[in-house]
Amino acid sequence: MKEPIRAEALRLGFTECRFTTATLPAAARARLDRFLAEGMHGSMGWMAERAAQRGHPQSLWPEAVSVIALGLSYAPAGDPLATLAQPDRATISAYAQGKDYHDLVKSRLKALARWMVARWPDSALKVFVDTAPVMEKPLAAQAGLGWQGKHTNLVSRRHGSWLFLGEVMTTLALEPDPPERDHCGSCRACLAACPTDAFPAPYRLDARRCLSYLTIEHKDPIPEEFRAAMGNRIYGCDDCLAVCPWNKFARAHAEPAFAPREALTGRRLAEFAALDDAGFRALFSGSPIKRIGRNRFVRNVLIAIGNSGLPALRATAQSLAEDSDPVVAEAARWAAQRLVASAPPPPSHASGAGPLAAAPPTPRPAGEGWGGGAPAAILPA
Ligand code: B12
Ligand code: SF4
Ligand code: SF4
Repeated sequence: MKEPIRAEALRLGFTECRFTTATLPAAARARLDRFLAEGMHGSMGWMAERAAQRGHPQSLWPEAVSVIALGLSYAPAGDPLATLAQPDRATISAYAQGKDYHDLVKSRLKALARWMVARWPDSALKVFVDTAPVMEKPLAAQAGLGWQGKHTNLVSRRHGSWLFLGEVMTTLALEPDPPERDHCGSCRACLAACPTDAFPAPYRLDARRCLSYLTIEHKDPIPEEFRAAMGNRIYGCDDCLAVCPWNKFARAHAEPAFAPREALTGRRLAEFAALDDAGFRALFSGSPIKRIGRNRFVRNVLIAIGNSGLPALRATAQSLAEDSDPVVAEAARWAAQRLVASAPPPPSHASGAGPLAAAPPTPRPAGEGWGGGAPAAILPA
């Protein structure tokens, strides 16, 4: 039964397809409980609300017997951290540069489900990607798609850090595949690369410190302590993923839907900051970025402008200082003030810097980027 399903999944365009039971070990549930009890989910209240289902697939769907774990590669062709060294540009996470993966993965999951129902009409099934209360990484690890690395995401020996995950749960009894063992060894590259020190320990992430959470999920002003570390990351963050040495085996994806949109990669921060609601919706139609809305997006762009060290962008920041959204307006004032502080010193015959010149932003040597560590040269275990 498994081989025809796997063959169909690959034919539909999935990169990996493996099988496991619709159960999770008590350890995975206990770790989820600890993560929630320590408040590491921040404002993602939806994680706690359905924690019982998240930690136990059969509480979500009691009839589920097996899980078909699917992976779809989005391995980028170039270095996803390259734009970190270009302060007038934006760095957008690799996963968000093309079309929304939720739509593509879901349509393929549904196609696989339709194919299975036609073949086994007495079975029932449900499909999931990302948003359902399902712990996708431990399920994928259990199915042997890879292992949960120290950065907590699933790492594959063949596709590195770059797999999107999705599942078909079914009432069919399918022989489980063996799990993959942990191949992190003594490597700590991802932990060292994190610009905000978001890992309290290997395999544990404090989402409240993670730039992916702060730029995408967090609605309020970005806490001051993380603003400088954001650099020009305006949507998501790839630093811990990108430095993983296992990426060297990943072949760039050939998925047209994930091709970076030129409209995004070529834009300057100033152009993004000028977007109004209608312009934002038009530009990000079909993109995962659309979900955060214009205000949160422009808030992020303004933090990047404040970090740019480019006095020429000060007028852009100032033009939003009275924005009708208070979070945007606050970020604009912060950025404008920071750029005053970073203006070049006056010529030596002038009387000296004004009071705002007292605290320049952290200087960034050309080409260094914001906190992205160099990929580790040696391969872990
Ligand atoms: C909430 C969430 C987030 C949150 C929290 C992330 C997190 N690590 O929990 C935020 C907003 C920060 C986030 C960020 C990102 N996310 Co996200 N996110 C999710 C979501 C919805 C739930 C994850 C979850 O359950 N977290 C709760 C924690 C407790 O679970 P966990 O991470 O599995 O924790 C395990 C470890 O801590 C481990 N553990 C603890 N101690 C120890 C000790 C040992 C020895 C071991 C082995 C394990 C271990 O046990 C826990 C349980 O298994 C999933 C989709 C889903 N429904 O699963 C996507 C998902 C995890 N995200 C995804 C992606 C792509 C990202 C980003 C890369 C996006 C980006 N570029 O900005 C970043 C990566 C940041 C990172 N380093 O994790 C993908 C990951 C794909 C993959 N290959 O793993 C998923 C699976 C979505 C998808 N369908 O593809 N995400
Ligand atoms: S995504 Fe970025 S901020 Fe979040 S844990 Fe990884 S490196 Fe740190
Ligand atoms: S960077 Fe190193 S420690 Fe982190 S997930 Fe990859 S192999 Fe594991």
